Amino acid sequence: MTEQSPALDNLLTESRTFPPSEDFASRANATADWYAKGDEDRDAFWAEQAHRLHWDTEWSQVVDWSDAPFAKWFVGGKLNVAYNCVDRHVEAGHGDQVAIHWVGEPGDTRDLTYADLKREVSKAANALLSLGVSANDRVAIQLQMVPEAIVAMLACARIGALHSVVFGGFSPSALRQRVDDAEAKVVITSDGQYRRGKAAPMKANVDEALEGAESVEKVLVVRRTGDDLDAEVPWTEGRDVWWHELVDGQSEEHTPEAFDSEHPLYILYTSGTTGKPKGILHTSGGYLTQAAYTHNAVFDHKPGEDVYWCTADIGWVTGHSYIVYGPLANRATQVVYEGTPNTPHEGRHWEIVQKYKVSIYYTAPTLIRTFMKWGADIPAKYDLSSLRVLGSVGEPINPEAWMWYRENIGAERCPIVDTWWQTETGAIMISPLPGVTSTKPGSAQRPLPGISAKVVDDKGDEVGKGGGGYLVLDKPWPAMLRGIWGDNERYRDTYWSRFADQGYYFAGDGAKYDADGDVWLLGRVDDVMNISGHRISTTEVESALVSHPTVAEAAVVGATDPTTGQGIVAFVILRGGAEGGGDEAIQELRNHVAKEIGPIAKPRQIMVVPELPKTRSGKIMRRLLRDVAENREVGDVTTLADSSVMDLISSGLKTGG
Ligand code: 6R9
Repeated sequence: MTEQSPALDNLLTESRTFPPSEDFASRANATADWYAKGDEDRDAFWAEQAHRLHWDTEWSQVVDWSDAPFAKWFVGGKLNVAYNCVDRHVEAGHGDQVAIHWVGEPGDTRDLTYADLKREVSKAANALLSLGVSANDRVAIQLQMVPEAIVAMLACARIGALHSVVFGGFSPSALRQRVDDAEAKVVITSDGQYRRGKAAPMKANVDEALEGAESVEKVLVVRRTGDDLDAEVPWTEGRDVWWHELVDGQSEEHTPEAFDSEHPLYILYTSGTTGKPKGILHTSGGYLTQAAYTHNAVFDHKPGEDVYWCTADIGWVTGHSYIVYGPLANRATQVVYEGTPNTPHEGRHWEIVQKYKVSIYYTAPTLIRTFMKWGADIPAKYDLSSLRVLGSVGEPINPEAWMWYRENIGAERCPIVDTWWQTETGAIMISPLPGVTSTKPGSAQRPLPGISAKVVDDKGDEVGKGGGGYLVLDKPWPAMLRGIWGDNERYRDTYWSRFADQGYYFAGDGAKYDADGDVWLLGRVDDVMNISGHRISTTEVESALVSHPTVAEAAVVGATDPTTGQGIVAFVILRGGAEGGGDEAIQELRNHVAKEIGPIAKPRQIMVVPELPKTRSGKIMRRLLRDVAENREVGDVTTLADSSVMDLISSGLKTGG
């Protein structure tokens, strides 16, 4: 089953623990008794969490699991998600509190208070209505980290339309696939975006994507790069509308409507084991409850005191739950940064932490390892004494990076929360609780109060301490996905068929219990790679490669990478036994993949080979290719249809193939 890398095996011998300080523990939001409360009466526990929100109509039942695996949470309840994230804070007298300290990459800044946000979201909601968007319609959003991205998401939520945010780095064809699948009526984007100090076009890519897209009626365009963009912004009269021309003139009054707790909130596409991305569907009441609860408990967030910064992009689920919904439901003051961490210099994040006195910082292991590479002397130049909680998400964090984070960013004082969850889970599931848990470098440790998870073997039986297997979620949770957009069959198949007898949700991750019973995540067990915390399927990259005229066949593996967690390594067979594989041809193939999927999917390395290792049933044995990619001795080849293939591949590589 799980093919763990040796590096991950080493994690399991970790014995250091860091108990919370008395001072932190005495003021912590979460307390140890929550675990027992969550176990003893889960419904009561979640009902209490749901009371963090404003409900226009109280629910009659906490959870209805009678139609499993399709859950209903807070049955009969009604609420407006945007009202909960914005208006109610203004009504409670916090209109002047900064919601967003926005920092543009070129150095421009904007502060939006909760009162500002209420005005902007109301105007944008009115603008969407004027474009003919109504409840249940889909709006695709491809925007970089500008305030309008958050405003647009909340405006959709306010009128009951579903947003489908597509990461700004995705190619036109990736955007098109998502627009078509969701049949989006409106697309929101910008003229261009600042990336590493340069203005790059965005609208032009969107136009390429939308050529002939039948569902799209209007394209709303935020002006961001303006005159800095060298190229003209292509424009389709009658379809395209400038955001500032439409939104600025709208009324600031919009009365939010209360929607059913199970009203759909958004679709977010994520890679699966096939080439076709899955539209993960989230709904309102349960999702917002768990996003708010976890943001409060896991980050120990104190409204009005903390300055919170999650460095994710809204194109990923972390941006949805921990930039938009969780923090705003909890009246956070947060930093939103538009750009890359080394523009214009490698201390950019620490400069921002110092300036805004950031107290909670949530990022990904890949970035922590990049900071390590840049050197500890860089953060050392800044005053980071405002920090009090550090978080990590997206992939397993190796103990070395964890310790570096603790020492160089957290001054050995800040608890680190390693948070395991997925697009599908909607919110954090496994994580230490700061002030409660003694943390352990590299382990996500324990399911949160109210959440249940297990590590099981092939048959679905829980393994004992020290044992390894698959991570499953054995009880429904409020923020769980409600399905895959338009494909109930695939929903059952992907998540609920592996342990159908037990009714467990199969997460797709390998995991292990240590001697204390703490959970260690060991990476994906399926054909999904994790590149800098981004999920990319091997199949997607393989399809992109074979779509190139010179490629006959391709096999892709995720190989351990010191910075990005995994790096994409591709093995290709060229057509007609074509000679080639020269630097230029390889470069062209790499660029081709970037063009087809997006730059994040660009293979780190492409090797031209004469054959691929296959089983008798024709399944490519990626395990063997991973051995090659990671420069290991090639493992057991007995199930290969032709056992000499690996010799061919290895000898081909040695001769520079
Ligand atoms: C939130 C997010 C989900 C996959 C997941 C797992 C990996 C995320 C992790 C982690 C170990 C952590 N993952 N957090 N692995 N420790 N703290 O990343 O969602 O993009 O859907 O990815 O990421 O493999 O299955 P998503």
